Amino acid sequence: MMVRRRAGIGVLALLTVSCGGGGGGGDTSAPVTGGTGTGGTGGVAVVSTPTLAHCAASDGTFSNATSELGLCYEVPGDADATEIEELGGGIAIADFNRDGQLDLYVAYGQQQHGELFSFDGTRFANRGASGIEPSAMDIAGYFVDVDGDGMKDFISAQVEGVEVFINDGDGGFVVGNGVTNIDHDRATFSMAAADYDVDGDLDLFFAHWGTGYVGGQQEYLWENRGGGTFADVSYRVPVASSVSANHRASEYSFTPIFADFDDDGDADLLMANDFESSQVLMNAFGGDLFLDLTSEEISDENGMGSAVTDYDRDGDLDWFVTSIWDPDVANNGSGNRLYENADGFGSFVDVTDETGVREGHWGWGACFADFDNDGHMDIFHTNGYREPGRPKFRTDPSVLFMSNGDRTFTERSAELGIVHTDQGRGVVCTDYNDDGRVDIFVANNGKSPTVFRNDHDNANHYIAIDLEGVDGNPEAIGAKVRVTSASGTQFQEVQLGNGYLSHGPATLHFGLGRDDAITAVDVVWPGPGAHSSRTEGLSVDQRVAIRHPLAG
Ligand SMILES: [Ca+2]
Ligand SMILES: [Ca+2]
Ligand SMILES: [Ca+2]
Ligand SMILES: [Ca+2]
Repeated sequence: MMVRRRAGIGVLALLTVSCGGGGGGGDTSAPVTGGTGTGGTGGVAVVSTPTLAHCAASDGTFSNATSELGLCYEVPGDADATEIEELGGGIAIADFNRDGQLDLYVAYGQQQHGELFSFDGTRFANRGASGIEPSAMDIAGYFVDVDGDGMKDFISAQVEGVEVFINDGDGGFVVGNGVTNIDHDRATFSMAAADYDVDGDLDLFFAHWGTGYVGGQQEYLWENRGGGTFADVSYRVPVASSVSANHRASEYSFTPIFADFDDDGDADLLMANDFESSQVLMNAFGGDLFLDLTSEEISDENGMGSAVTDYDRDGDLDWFVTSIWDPDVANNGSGNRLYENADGFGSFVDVTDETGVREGHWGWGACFADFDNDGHMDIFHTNGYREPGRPKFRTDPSVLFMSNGDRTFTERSAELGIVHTDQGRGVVCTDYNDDGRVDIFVANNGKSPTVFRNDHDNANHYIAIDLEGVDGNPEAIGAKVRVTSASGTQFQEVQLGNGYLSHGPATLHFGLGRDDAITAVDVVWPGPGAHSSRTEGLSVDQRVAIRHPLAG
């Protein structure tokens, strides 16, 4: 995104963020309006406000189901938001309390911290006081099991750092910063998790946009040392610095994704970064060092959102990056990029024009998902920005690039019922109602979210797969899953933290087209030993769990 400076004094008076240094300590002035609140009041959720355009009910192949899900409510936005408050807004979806129903955290990015909801099969109910009580406004939130006890903890990403909340095993959370040793002084954006050093536990990587040290390489990569403690090993990652539009040199990372793009068994990094600083970072020497393989093909000007999958079904991971599409502006408007893994070893080439995904307005969060279950990954991404002098980005429509099955895409959002012109930021694409059709959650900056339920009625088949891993990686983040059916083999990797400010459940969803049988599901499991497994005889149109060969 483009940087603009704001007159700071008047604006800062409205900020609710902490001012006392890292980890969200220091000043904890109350939010302007109540957040999650206390005493189980349920916070600010004034449900079913039909006048909110971003949740107005609509029908189509995708229906705007926000109101009927209980997620349409007023949030006190800030007309005088600072630049960094314009960037935030994330969605995190996971079953943190293991009751079989998904939980949802919505971060607003303005004024107040986010709120926690749980799905009851019909609606998302506000959980009120849950113990996730960030002391400052948060940009995003992440469910991740930091202490390896099998229960998902929570990380709140904030303007001045992070706060960690530990799952108490009884439906709540307790403050846990001191436990983990994770402490940030920098503005923290998207997070990704993977076992980068292949020792069996999940390590963490945080993006930091626009603040801090040039080449400082601090607070990015946190190695899990066991027992829930982490150490900052960012020296292993050569994060690029860049110069912004107002000539400020810094590090501008927005969306890191761990992906083993050279298929050698360790998690590499693809980073969508602002100001021509996106990077291809190959994990070398078992995690000792990430090598910067960024070539001239990596040409996005304002990398913001990102998604990684094998879109062309050739067995390797490809990379989509959102940026700014504005043909009226030189050097700052050449749009999205799709980088295809040309050799299976991470030599990425720009195939944006031949695939047709360049024009996405002011893009943010993105996902790959097979929305019509035809066996070919589609792309959704949201967008929008309140950029002075460029009013068209205030109401630009989120885009849906449906795959034509031949490596090309056609933008079909309006035709399929997706009308979203708000300030979208984070995106999660997941089948929340478990009906075999992948749905879409969009975080709106300073507002309640938007949910598009996928109601397509085609006769295509699918299979959804949950993996049960071992040790400190119970969801087998980093596993490679290959599903073979009559029309061929499809490949997906399990990722945690796979988009701008957002993450969804670890469930993998494969569309199968008209294939009504599955030959085999082959899994290469993450962690020590490089175990693999093959599962045969699975039926289509169901959600299944596959266990690690060593799981008890
Ligand atoms: Ca590890
Ligand atoms: Ca690798
Ligand atoms: Ca590929
Ligand atoms: Ca669904």
